[in-house]
Amino acid sequence: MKIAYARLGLFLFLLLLGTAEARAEDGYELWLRYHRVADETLRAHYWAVLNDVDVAGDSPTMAAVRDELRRGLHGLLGTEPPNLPTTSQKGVLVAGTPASSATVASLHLGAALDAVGSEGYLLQTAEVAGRRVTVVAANTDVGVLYGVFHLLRLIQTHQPLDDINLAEAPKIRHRMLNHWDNLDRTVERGYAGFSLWDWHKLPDYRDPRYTDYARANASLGLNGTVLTNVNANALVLTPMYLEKAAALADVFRPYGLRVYLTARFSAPIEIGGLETADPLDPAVQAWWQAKADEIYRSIPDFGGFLVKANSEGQPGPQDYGRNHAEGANMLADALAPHGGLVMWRAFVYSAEEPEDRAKQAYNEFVPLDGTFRDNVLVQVKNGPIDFQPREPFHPLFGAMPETPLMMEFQITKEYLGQGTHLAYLAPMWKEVLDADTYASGEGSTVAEVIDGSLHGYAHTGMAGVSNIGTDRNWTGSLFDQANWYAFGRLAWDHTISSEEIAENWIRMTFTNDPAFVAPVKQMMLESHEAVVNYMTPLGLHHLMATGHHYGPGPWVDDLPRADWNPVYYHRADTLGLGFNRTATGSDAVSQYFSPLDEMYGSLEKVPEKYLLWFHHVPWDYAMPSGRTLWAELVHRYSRGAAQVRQMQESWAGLEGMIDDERYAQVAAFLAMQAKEARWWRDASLAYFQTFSHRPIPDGYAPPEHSLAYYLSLNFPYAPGH
Ligand code: BDP
Repeated sequence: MKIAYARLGLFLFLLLLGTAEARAEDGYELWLRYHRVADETLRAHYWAVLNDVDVAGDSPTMAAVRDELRRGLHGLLGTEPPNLPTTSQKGVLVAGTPASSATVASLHLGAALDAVGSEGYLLQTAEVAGRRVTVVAANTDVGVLYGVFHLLRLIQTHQPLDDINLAEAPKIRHRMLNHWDNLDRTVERGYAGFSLWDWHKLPDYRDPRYTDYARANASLGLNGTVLTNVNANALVLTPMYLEKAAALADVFRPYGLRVYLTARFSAPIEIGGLETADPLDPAVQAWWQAKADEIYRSIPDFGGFLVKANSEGQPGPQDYGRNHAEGANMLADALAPHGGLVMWRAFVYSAEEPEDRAKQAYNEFVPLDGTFRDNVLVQVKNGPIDFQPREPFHPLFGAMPETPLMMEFQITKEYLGQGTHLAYLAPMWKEVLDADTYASGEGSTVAEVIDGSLHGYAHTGMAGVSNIGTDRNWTGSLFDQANWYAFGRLAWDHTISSEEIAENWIRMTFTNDPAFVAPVKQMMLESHEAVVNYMTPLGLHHLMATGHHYGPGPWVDDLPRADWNPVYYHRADTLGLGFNRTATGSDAVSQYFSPLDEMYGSLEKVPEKYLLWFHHVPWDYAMPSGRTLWAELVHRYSRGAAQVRQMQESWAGLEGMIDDERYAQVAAFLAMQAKEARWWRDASLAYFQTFSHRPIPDGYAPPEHSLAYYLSLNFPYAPGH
C-alpha cells in the first residue's frame, strides 16, 4: 500500500501533528531546534513556496520523513500563515524517490540521480504543470530523509527557497560514531553522564531518546554507530545482549543508522568455552562464523565489528604469534557472507616499549599492507600518539595504498578540557584532513587518502569517538554539541569549511541574529588554538595528569611504562625542551614522505606548531618572533589564558540575546575554563622553569602558586576515567 499524501495542504499536513510543543531551552533539541521564523515576510515566503506537501511512500523511513517535516514545519512556520497580503504563489513540496512518487518520476531526473548514488539527494526548484515545485528527490528513502533535513536546515538558517539547485552525495561511505560505552553504563572518556543505552531495560523498553539520537545522526548523514567500548566486553556477543542490540538496531534502521559492535578477541574463550582464540585454529574460526550467523539472524543489517587488539592490554592475535592481518581476516571471513565489515584499529603500541611510541603503529602495519581481506578497514587515529590538542597527521596515511584506511577522530575531548572547556574541533580536524602527505607527490592530502580518491579504496570511512551521554543536553556542554555536529558534517563532506559549519550550527542552535552569530563564530574558530596555547603549545604533547587526563601533570614520571609518563614526551632538561624525533633521535621523521621528512627534521624548516614534537630545542633558541624558546613558551601559555578571558568577555556581551538558561551555563563553563587555563599556564611554567632556570620575562605574570601547590592537587573522581 502506498500512502500518497498528494497535495495535502500545509495546514492539513500540520494538523496531523502529534508531537508536543517545543521543550524548554535546555539544549535537548540540539541543532534540530525548530523555533518559529520570526520575520513575517520570510515566513510568508516559506508558506507560499511550501503551500502543499506531497510525500509519498509508506516505508518506516518515509514515516520518519513525514514526522520530521511535520515537526520542523510546524515549529518553524507555525500552523497559520502570517497575516500578510497573500501572494499568488502556491508552491508544493514534493519528497520521494522515482519509485515512490509519481511527481518525482515525472521529472525524469535519471542522470542527476545516478550521480548522487544510494545516499545522496537532489534539492531543486522545478515547475510541474505550471506550478512551482520544491523537490527533494533521491534513489532511496534514506536519501530523501537526508534531503529533507537539508531543506529544514535551509529554513532554520533563514535561506530563501527560490531557485534551489543542489546535488549532495557523501564523500565517505561509512560515517560512524564510536561509543566507548560499557555494559554497566559507564562511558570511557565520557563527560556527559552515563551511557544512553539502558541495557538493563532493553529490549523491552525503547527509550524515546533513542529515536531522537537517530534523528540527530540522520540530520548529519551519519550512517553507523558502534554501540560499545573498544576495550570490549565479550558479554555483548551473548544472546541476551544481542537481543538488546537488535532492539536498538530496530529503532535506528528507519534513520539509515546501522549498528556495529566491538568484538573482544578472546570471546571464544570467555563466552565460547574454547581453550584458545588463535585465529588460525579451525575451531576458533568456526566459533566466529557461527557467532556472525547468530548476530545476523537478529540484526539482518548488522554493520560489523570494531576491534582493538594487542593494544593497552587487550587480547589479540599476537597472543598466539599471529599478526594483525591474520586476526582481522579471521573475523572478516566470518562476516563476509553477510556483507559485514571489520574495522581494525591501528592504535597499537608494543608492550615492550622498545621504540618511540609515535613510530610503532606504522612499523607494525605498513608491512601488512595488501594482506587484509576486502572487507577490512584499518582505523587510524588522526595523529601518531593519542588525540592530543595538536598532533601532526599519522604517518600511516598515505603509506598503505592497498589497505583502506579510515580516520578515527575523538569528538569527546579527553585531552582538550573534557566536559566544560569550549574547544570547537572542526579546525583541528580540517588541519589533519587538509594536510599533504606527499604520498603520490604534492597534493595527496589525508582527506584524499581516506575518501579513497588517492588509492582507489573500495571502502572508505570516518569514525568519531562519541561525546554523547545521558545529560539532558546530550554532550554535557552546549558547545560540545557543535563537535558532534561538525564531525557529522565533515564525515559527509570534508571540504566544507569550519566557518560554514560553525555558522550553520550557531544559527540552528541559538539564533540567526548576526549580532550573536558573528562573535560566537569568532570564539569558536579561535577556541582550539587557545586550548593548544594554554595546554601544549609549540608541539608539546601528552602532559596531562595521570589516568583521568584532567588538568596538567607534566611532572609525572612514576608510571610503570616510560611512554605513559609526560616526562617521556617533553624531555625537559637544563639544555632545552622537546622530543628529538629527527635522525639523531628516534627518527620518526623518516616515516613521512619526502619532503616532509626533511622539513620536519630540520630545526629551521619545521612548522613552529610542531617544533617540540620533532626537536629538542635549547632554551635560548631564537624563535621567529625574536623571543627565546623560553620567552616564547611563556608568551604562548599566557596568550592561551588571555584568549579564554577574551571569549568570556565576548560571551558576556551577548547576555539577553538568547534564553537565560543556556546563556548562564555557557557563562559558568567559560569562567571554569578561564580559571583552568590559568592553572594550566601557571603549573606548566612553574614546572618548566625548574629546568630553564630563567625568569618569567617582564610583562608576564608569575605563576600564582608554587610548584608544590600544583603537585599537590588531586582529582580522584574526575569523570570519564
Ligand atoms: C586513549 C584513552 C583510552 C582508550 C584508548 C583507545 O585514554 O581510554 O581506551 O585511547 O583509543 O585515548 O583505545
